[in-house]
Amino acid sequence: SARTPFIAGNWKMNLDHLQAVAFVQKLHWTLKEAKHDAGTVEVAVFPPFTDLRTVQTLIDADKIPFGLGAQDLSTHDSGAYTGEVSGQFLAKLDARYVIIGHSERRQYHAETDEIVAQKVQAALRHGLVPVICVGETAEDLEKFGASAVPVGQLETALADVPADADIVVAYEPVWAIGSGQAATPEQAQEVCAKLREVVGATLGPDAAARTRVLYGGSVKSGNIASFMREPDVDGALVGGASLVVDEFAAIVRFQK
Ligand code: G2H
Repeated sequence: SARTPFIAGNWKMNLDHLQAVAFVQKLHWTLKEAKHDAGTVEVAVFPPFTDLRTVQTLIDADKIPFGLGAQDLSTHDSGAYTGEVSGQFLAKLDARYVIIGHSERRQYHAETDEIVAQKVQAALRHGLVPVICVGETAEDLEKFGASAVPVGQLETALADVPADADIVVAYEPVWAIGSGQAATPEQAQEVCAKLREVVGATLGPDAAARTRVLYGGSVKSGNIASFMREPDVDGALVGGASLVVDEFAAIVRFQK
């Protein structure tokens, strides 16, 4: 397809700003040594907020071809919201992406589909590309099958999004996250195809053709190729395996 594969490392609450520098440098050198062509697979890292400035400075100074993203943002742009981080601050740090609606935010911070939709709007207001996460729990899977819940989540998230918006969608079945129990490539393909249909129905056919849909949930170097062979899986959102340089580099260098 015409879509550039996208491998995103969601560090979650791991690596302080000093560890982040060492990690990004080592990853850069590992990929450089392996002669990885940055034009064929896009790489992005999503460090904690406290690392963003340091990582951005390093990427800029050493011309490291990694995208930078945050793991969350506020629905608001500024004001009396103690502890929140505005999308305008992220944009000023040259963050390009922001993860929105990760299941850990939905689960531990009570983020509803409506809050997720507001965060998508906040990201777009500041020129950030939202990486919109959707996925069903084990209970949802049993009750409704795999796609009903993620499809509903994405429909709400995209309700007021303009047709030309740059977005990324990530399908992360909650039962596959950090469990070591990844979805099968067939399961991932089935839901990613349905999510692409939602993008088509809400934003139109051009958006459906252009938007990258990622799979996330226990992606490793040993299973990445099988996901990437599926026509509607354009990349991966990687958690645990994004914290190990050789493992993440091997995921970036997947061979179909
Ligand atoms: C899913 C994923 C990254 P992991 O949360 O967002 O994490 O690869 O550890 O399952």
